[in-house]
Order: sequence, then C-alpha cells, then structure tokens
Amino acid sequence: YLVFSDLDGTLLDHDSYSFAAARPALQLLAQRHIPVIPVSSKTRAEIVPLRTALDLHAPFIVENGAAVLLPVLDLSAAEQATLPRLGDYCVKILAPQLSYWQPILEAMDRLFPGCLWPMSQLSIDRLMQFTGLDRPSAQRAQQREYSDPCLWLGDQAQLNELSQHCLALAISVVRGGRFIHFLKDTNKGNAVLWLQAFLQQRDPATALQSIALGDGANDSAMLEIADLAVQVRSASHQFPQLARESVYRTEQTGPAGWNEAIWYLLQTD
Ligand code: 2M8
Ligand code: MG
Ligand code: MG
Repeated sequence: YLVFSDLDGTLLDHDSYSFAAARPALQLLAQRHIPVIPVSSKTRAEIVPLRTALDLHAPFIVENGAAVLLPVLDLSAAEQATLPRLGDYCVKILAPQLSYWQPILEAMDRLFPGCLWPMSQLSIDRLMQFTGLDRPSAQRAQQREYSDPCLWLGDQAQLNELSQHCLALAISVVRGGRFIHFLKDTNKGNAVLWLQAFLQQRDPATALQSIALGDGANDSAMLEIADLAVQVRSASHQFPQLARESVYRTEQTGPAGWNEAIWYLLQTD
C-alpha cells in the first residue's frame, strides 16, 4: 500500500491542527512499512517541519498537487539527474509558478470587488485569527510557491459565477477547509498519479495499491483515482460529492476518523 493523505481536517484536526488521535494508526503503518504521503494545500515550508513531527519519510505533495517533493537520498543517481533539485529534495513541478496567478486574481477582483482576499495579502495577525495557526505556522503558510489561496467573502451564487469565468480560462476553483483554491493544469489526483507511476516504475514486480484520505472538495480528484478512497467526516461541512461508489466514509471526524479508517482497511485486508 501507499497512503496518500490530506492534512488539514483529515490527518490534522480542523481547529487545533493536532494529529494526536491518529497516532495508533500512524504506528501501525510504520510497523508495516507502509509510507504515508502528505497531499496538501499547504506549502513546502509548512510540510517539511510537519513531516518531521509526524515521523514521515516518504515524498510529499504541496499546494494542491502543484509539486511533488522527493527526498534526494532516496533517489538513484539516474533519477536525480532527471529532476531539478531544491534543498534536500528533488522536485517534479506540475503547476505554474505563483507569479502566474497575480494578474488572474487581479482580474477576478475587478469582476467580484471585495469578494476575494488572497492569503499573500492578509496580515499575519489576520491570517492567524482566521485560521487558528500560531505565528510561525502562519508565516510558513504565506511562503507560497505555486498558489495563493483566497478567503471568499461573496455568496455561493457569486462563487458559481466565478467558477464559470475560470472554466473559460481552464482554471478550476475548489474549496478547502477555509479558503478557495485556484488550480491550473493540475490537482491532487494528477500529482498522486504521477508519484504512483514514479514509484511503480522502480518496483514493477509489486502492484502498488493506493489508499487516499481527504475531507474537502479539493481532495475529490485524488479520491476518485485511488484504489481505496476514504472521506473523513468534517464537523463543519458535508461530505463532498464523489462520482465513484466505493468510498469508506468515517464516523468520527478529522484525525480520529483517519485512525478509524486505517484500522478498518488494514484489518480487513
Ligand atoms: C489553507 O488550506 C486549507 C486546506 O483545507 C484551506 O483551504 O482552508 C492553506 O493555505 C494552508 O497553507 C494553510 O496551512 C491552511 C490553514 O488552515 O489553509
Ligand atoms: Mg482538508
Ligand atoms: Mg488540504
């Protein structure tokens, strides 16, 4: 198995960002040498320390599928030669850089005045207040490389209209726990498929099975393509609609639901 997991609202509690309730399942996966691969809207700057806190060693996926980061030490010389290097990681970039979004967000702001507040323009205090992140975490969230999540102050009808405008530009708009996210040419599903193919080609003999876990609409693309899909219950929103029929929906919310699903799936396999 490969476990692909969203962070906020899934492995981390929506409000406290704690993963304490998922500890037993994390230990079980570690014992079985099953890698846990974070697939998040969070930035590289946020995920690097979280990965250490979670004692994870696998690759990870940042900013809603924008890039896949692979620890350099796990790659062969040949693999390293094919991917650009960023610190201790090799990186597969699947999305445009942050600068791509600036004119687009400005145009959207003219169409929907006062409705969009890009994270990069929020003061640290406002960001902390809105998300409940502590100051260093909020600063790391602002170190965006490929995307600028926005607070949406308009209503649902306006959001549908915004999505229509974006569709014409081949941009999709998805909801996370608190922000809306603009995606171009990628999503969590595409990034998961890229990484799964990369790992499979190194180990063609064993068929890798994917388990994906997520709570938000921004997780749907990866939940659709995974071998096993888990929707983790949220205290603040309904389960997003999925096209596939086989989905495990947790009883418990956030990391407790994550723990519940992993025990259930591994015990029945
Ligand atoms: C943003 O991500 C969450 C994901 O559900 C959201 O859309 O509300 C991201 O910008 C991330 O970088 C940040 O850590 C998080 C904080 O709640 O919000
Ligand atoms: Mg989430
Ligand atoms: Mg997320």
